[in-house]
Amino acid sequence: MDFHAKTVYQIYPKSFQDTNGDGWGDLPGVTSRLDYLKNLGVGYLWLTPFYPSPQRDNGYDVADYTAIDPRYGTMADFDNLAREAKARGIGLMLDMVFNHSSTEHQWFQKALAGDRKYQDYYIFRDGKPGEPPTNWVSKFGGNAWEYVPALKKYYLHLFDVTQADLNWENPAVREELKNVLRFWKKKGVSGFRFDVVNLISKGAFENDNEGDGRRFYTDGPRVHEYLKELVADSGIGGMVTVGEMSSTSLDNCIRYSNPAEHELSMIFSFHHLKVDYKDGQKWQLMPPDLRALKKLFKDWQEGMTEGGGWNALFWCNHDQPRIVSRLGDEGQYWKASAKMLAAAIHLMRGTPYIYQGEELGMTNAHFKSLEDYRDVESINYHHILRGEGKSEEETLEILGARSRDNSRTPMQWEAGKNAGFTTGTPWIAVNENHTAINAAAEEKDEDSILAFYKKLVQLRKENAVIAEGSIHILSTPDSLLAYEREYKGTRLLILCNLTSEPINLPENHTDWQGQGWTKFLGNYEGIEAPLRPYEVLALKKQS
Ligand code: TEU
Ligand code: CA
Repeated sequence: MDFHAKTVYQIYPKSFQDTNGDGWGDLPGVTSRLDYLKNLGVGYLWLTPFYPSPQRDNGYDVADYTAIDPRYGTMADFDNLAREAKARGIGLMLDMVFNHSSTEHQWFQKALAGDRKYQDYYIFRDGKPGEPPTNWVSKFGGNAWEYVPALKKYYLHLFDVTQADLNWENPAVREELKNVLRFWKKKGVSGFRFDVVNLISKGAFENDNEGDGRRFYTDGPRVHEYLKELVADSGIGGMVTVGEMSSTSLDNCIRYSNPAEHELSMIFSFHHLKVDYKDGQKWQLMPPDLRALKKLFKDWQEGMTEGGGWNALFWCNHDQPRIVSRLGDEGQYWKASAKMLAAAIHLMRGTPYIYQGEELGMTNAHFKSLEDYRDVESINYHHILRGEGKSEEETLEILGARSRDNSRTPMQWEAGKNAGFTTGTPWIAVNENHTAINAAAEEKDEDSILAFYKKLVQLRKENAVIAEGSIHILSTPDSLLAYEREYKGTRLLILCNLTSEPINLPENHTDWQGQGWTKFLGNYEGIEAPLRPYEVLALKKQS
C-alpha cells in the first residue's frame, strides 16, 4: 500500500504562511512553501478546512463544502496549489467535516426558516425551554442541545452551538455528502481526512446517568454501514483516507481500517494522548503515565496488526499541545527529546503524520493572558474552570498545558518579524522563541530536529521493514519504550528513553549491546550504556 511508506504533513493554513498581509495564512502561502515540504520528503499534505466558515471553530464550522473562504484565497488558488503540489509528487488530503455543519450553512438556514426538508438534514426534537431532549454534554462544554424558540424545537450540537449535527439517517444528507467527495475528487485531490467520523451514527436519544452521553453516539449502530456506502458510492475507495475516531475502540478501528472492510485506509485514535488527563479529564492536569502509554502502544500496535487494521502515527495536530513541551523537554534536552519522540512513533507500524512546526521542535505558546487565546474550546473552559472556583492563575496554567492554541501559533519560518509568517498583524501571537526555533536556522544545521525528521521520512521510504514489518513491544521498565520490527529476515530494535534520567539496560537484554546489531539512527554519538537522557537508539540486524 502506497501510504505505508509515505509520511503525511498536516497544515493548518490559517497559521502556516500569509501572502497578502492580512495576518491570516492562505492557500498561496501553502503553495509558496511547497519546496520546503518537498525537501522534507512528505508524500501528502492534509489541509485543515479552508471552506467558507464563520470561523467560530476555525473552519470546522463549514458553511459551504465546495467553495473556498475568500480569506484563504480563491478556487484558482486551490487549483494552482493542487497543480504545483502534484508537480512535486505531493498529494492533497482534504478535511471533510461531515458530522456537523455550521449553522450558517444554507441547509440550516432553510431549516430555521421552517423548511421541513432541511429540518430533516439535522437532529431537531420538539421540546420546551429548559428541558433538553437528553442530558448529553457538548465536547466544548454545556448541554449538547440548543433551543430554537421560533420552532419550539431543540437541535443537537456535539460541539459548538454553531455546529449543528447532521442527520445521517437521512439518505438525502448522505447523498449531499457523497456529492462533496465527488466534487473534490474531480479536482484531483489524493485523499480525505474525516472529522470525528465515528460520531455520525446516533443510537438511542436517552439521558446518560453514567457519563456525558458519548456512549449513545460513539462508534454508533450504523457507522460502518454509512462509511461503506459513502466510500463505495462516491468512488473514493482507491484514495488515501483517514478517520478521526473520538473515544473509539480497537475492535471498531480494525473494522474502520482493514482493507477487506472497504471503509478507510487508516484511523487516528487518541487514547495515547490522554495519559496525562487526570481521571480521563482533559482539563485536569497530571504528569504523563508512561506505563499506560506503553501499554496503549502495545495494545494498538499489536492489536491493529493482528486485526489487519492500520494506524495513523502521530503526537501532534491542531487540537493537541506541542509534544516536546508535553512529553519532552524545552530546556537542556529540547533537541534530544524532540528527536527521540519523533523516532519513537516514526519507526512504528503505521503511517506517520508530522504537524506543521513539529519538525522544528516548536513548543507550547506559554500565553500569559486569556486575551491571547483564540480557541472557542479553550475560552469556554476558561469560564467553566473559573466558575468551578479555580483562580485565574491556576486556570491559565491549565490552559497553558492543554489549549489547542498551543499548536495554532504561526509557523516559525525565520528569526525575523513575526517569524516570516506575515507582514501584517498575526491573527494569533507568534511564539517569542521563533528567534531561536525556526526553519531557516534548522535548514543550515545538519544536526537539527528538521534534519532528523528528514532522515526518518527517508528511512521509511527505503526500508520495507519500517513500512511493512511486524511489531512487538517489549516488556521493559516504565521509562523505556522498546520494540522490535521484523520483515523478511531484517530486524530492528528501537530503544527510547522517555525520561531525563539515564537507564541501565535490563540484564536479560545483554545481546542488545551490539552482538550483530548495528546502529542506524540515534540522537547521541555511538552506543553507550546506560541509555542517555531522552536517548533513542535504533539498531538493525540482518539475519
Ligand atoms: O476534533 C474533535 C476532537 O476530538 C477534538 O476537538 C476534541 O474533542 C477536543 O479537542 C476536546 O478535547 C475535530 C477537529 O479536529 C477539531 O478541531 C474540531 O474542533 C472538532 O472536531 C469539531 O469539528
Ligand atoms: Ca492572508
